[in-house]
Amino acid sequence: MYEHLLYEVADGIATISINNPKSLNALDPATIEEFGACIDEVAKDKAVKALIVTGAGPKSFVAGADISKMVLMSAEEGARFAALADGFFSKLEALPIVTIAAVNGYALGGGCELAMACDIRIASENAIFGQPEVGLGIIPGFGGTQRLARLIGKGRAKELILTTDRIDANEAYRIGLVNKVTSKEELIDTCKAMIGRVLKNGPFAVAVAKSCIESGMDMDLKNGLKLEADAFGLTFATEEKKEGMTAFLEKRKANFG
Ligand code: DAK
Repeated sequence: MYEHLLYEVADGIATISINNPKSLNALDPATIEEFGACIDEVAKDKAVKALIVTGAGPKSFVAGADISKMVLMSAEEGARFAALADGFFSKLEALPIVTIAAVNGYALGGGCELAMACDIRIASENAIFGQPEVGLGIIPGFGGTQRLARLIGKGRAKELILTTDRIDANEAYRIGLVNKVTSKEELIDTCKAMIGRVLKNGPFAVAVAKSCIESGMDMDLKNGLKLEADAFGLTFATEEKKEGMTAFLEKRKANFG
């Protein structure tokens, strides 16, 4: 049981909903700590094949870090808070299963950063994205200066971070910050439909492809291609590869179990 999260698993899909209704789901240290524990629970549960991260309630995904808690933190406490959160966001990113942020409202500061630590972002039409940190006299500290630039390019990342402009879901889609925009009502079903298209594929191949993309982004092309070649070889040793290719030749759907 969690105090700041709702957690459920249904049909192999885990859903974590950040649930701090009084602060539009702002992230305080206790919530981040629970989030880390919940990611561990997801990682351990072999029945979980995919993860959706969303915000409870109708209006907000996550409205950033909790300003009422941060205002009291010293520089030392701030650094500890950052290390705590960075570890958990990186753990989320490193999960071998597909993760989707269902962005159902405000995704500001740490909220936008949380969405960026997921593999894929699907937003409802009311979603609002932004990195307001420099307006508070700090900088994005949950990976925003790094992941945003990698996702949408340096120029656009600088524009969003330095101006603190908020953008809506359609603009986020236009610049590649989100993969899809849906109505509020269809958000979770759209996430589940995309998950379904991932889960029909070989789970080991999906995990290896995801890991190659993640690790390769931090390498030069030559080393990235070497990483890919090694990982490619690994997939040739699996039952999955045998089943996937045999199924094609037998003109049937692959059954990856
Ligand atoms: N923290 C605490 N409370 C918040 C909050 C937040 N981030 N966002 C909203 N709330 C609270 C409001 O104070 C209000 O509380 P009451 O007055 O009812 O007690 C309640 O939620 C409802 O909010 P509003 O009345 O403001 O609702 P509106 O619809 O009018 O506006 C809004 C919604 C999301 C546009 C607005 O609430 C807003 O601008 N919120 C703040 C957004 C923001 O600046 N977020 C923080 C970004 S900074 C770190 C690493 C990373 C970070 C920090 C540290 N380390 C390295 C240590 C990350 C920082 C951030 O995320």
